[in-house]
Amino acid sequence: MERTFVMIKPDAVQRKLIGEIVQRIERKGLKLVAAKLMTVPQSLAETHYAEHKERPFYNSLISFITSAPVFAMVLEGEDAVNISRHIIGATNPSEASLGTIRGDLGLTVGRNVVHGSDSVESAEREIALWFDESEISSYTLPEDVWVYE
Ligand code: DAT
Ligand code: MG
Repeated sequence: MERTFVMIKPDAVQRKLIGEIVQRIERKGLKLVAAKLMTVPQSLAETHYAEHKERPFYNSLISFITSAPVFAMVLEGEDAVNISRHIIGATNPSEASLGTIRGDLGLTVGRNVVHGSDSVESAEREIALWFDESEISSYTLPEDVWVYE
């Protein structure tokens, strides 16, 4: 089973969209195996977004992500990285398809509602960065026999 990291950003937490977003993820069939509401320390934000350090939007991205609590999650399921990126939609909500989280709930790229790991390697790195292994639960759901062949 694959794992991925998804974070509900400060804009969506303030807009009380945690429930709506978690519901979309759960209904798709992905399993929530870790979750926490937290205010992101500067150092964690910088490490998380290190690949964007030279981009013009980097400083505003870091100040946004540390400005108010986020809701961080680990999700598990077959092809979880790819599927969660599809549920989330394109980076810019103005280009994201309707039916996706960003397409339905966002308006601008600087307030695009959620983060999701973009590859299995990023997911492993981000999960290790945000969660201690002891915070991640391993459990079975009876519904799984109706989600997987
Ligand atoms: P994604 O979050 O879809 O993986 P990314 O990794 O390219 O996108 O960028 C990380 C975040 O940075 C993105 O969610 C929002 C912000 N961002 C990206 N491109 C931007 C831009 N052109 N202007 C402002 N913010 C941007
Ligand atoms: Mg990215």
